[in-house]
Amino acid sequence: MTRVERIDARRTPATSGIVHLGLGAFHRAHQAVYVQQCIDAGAVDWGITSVNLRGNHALVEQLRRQGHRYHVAEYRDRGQAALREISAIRETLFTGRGAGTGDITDDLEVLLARLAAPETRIVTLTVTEKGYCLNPAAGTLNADDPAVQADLASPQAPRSVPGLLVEALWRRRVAGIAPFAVLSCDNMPDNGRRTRAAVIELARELQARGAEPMAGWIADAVAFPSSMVDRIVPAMDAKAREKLAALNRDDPAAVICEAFSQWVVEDDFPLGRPDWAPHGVTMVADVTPFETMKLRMLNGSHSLLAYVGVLAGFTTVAEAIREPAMATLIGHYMRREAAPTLATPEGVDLAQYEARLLARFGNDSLDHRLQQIAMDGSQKLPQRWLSVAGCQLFETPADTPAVDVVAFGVAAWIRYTAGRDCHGNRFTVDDPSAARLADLHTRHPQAQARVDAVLALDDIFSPALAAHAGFRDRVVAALTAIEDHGMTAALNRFAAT
Ligand code: NAI
Ligand code: CS2
Repeated sequence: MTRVERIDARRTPATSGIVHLGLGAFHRAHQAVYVQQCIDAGAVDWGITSVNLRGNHALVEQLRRQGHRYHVAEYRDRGQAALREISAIRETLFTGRGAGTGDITDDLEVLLARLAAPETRIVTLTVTEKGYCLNPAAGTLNADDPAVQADLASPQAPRSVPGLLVEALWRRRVAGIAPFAVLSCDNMPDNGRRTRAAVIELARELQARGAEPMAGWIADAVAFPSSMVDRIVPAMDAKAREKLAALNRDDPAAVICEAFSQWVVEDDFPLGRPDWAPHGVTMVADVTPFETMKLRMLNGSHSLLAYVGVLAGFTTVAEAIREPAMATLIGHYMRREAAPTLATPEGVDLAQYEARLLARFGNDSLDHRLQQIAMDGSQKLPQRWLSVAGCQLFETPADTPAVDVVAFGVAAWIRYTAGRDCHGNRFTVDDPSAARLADLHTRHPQAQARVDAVLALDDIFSPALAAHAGFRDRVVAALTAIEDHGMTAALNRFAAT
């Protein structure tokens, strides 16, 4: 029996001070909750216009049907939940696939008008790593991305995130309206600086094709604060809906998440911002140490659980972390490999941070599916594991750099991208690089050649890491063990060392 505390929304916003791109589960359970608390405290001009640029038109329609009110169920792991009502979203828009056909309206012009409106003071983003159209290893614009190519051809009808921001900033400049601040809330290193790079590089490409000179102005005038976001918000599925039904709440737009929530934000908002700090947001001058710690410790462990766990036959994070060999692997990864590479943020005790992460992973009120975390590995590995290996091997070289677990993880990821587990069960590899990885599996059946071919993908692996014989040999040994003996045996043997 779950004990439920109900928290009603006390006020509704009067205008949208924020336009959010990426109306997914995380936005509804994280940013919208903090903004709701500000609105409840009287800041009614900080409502949100929330937009899906691709996919999930159904959610936009659903939120419209329910007057944009929905619930967030926050679960502690011992049968306790808080059910929050959210009214922070004032409006939803859709510009994705199928928009402009049949009964799906393309809201692109409405979106551009909202972005150019003086009341819009902040644009926030949760569009996943691939939404930024960047080369994941270098953080530079991927000009070959089809969305970038399309925007270079028709910049006034942009579909990519950088393209939209360039066009909206241009419209503001022409109208004499000061630029909004752009706040990335995705799990990327230096997410503000990377967003800035994507936008400025696209503006430069456009200039080279005869567009107005925008890049220099954006570089001088637009703020791109970075932020670290943290709250585990699994995708809603049938099981999650059953849980919600047990709370007597019939809300198709609701989300379920853990009780824990953290947001660390660089304080650079020239047109103002909600007063987030009293509601638990940490405002800082430099978010880097928080971001690096979270990406390497939490997200790095998550990705290990995902690739190793799926191949070992587990479905959820809570199930996988209960397996002693898996817990040992994660412990070795955090303590021996990730933690020594970190500049610990002020006020943080890394041992406590690790203990808390393990408790959060074990929260069995959430069915956090490993396959959800496994998605888009080619976009995630550089900041989660490869930066750890890079530091261990090249930046603060110890006598014995610790990269065994990262190498084991890379081997598990390579094996995972074959799209079948160790028992031959097939699954879909959801990753922008899925096709080229599948091709490498076909062309290189032999483990050593396959590892070399994968490590040569220089948008994911740095040339220095790919050329490091010790690292490469560890990956080959791990992949061979996984393929010869199965993941469970390989994991047990590995965890015993
Ligand atoms: P979701 O699948 O519910 O939503 C993904 C959103 O990204 C959708 O709005 C989708 O339309 C948009 N999107 C995907 N590809 C895009 C592209 N190429 N261009 C433009 N928009 C694109 O996922 P969820 O849970 O909301 O997570 C989104 C992101 O939030 C994650 O990738 C991560 O960076 C961040 N995040 C998520 C957490 C979680 O536990 N779910 C926790 C911390 C951060
Ligand atoms: C996860 C994260 O899906 C993933 O890759 O590692 O989204 C994770 O749930 C969050 O970062 C927690 O804050």
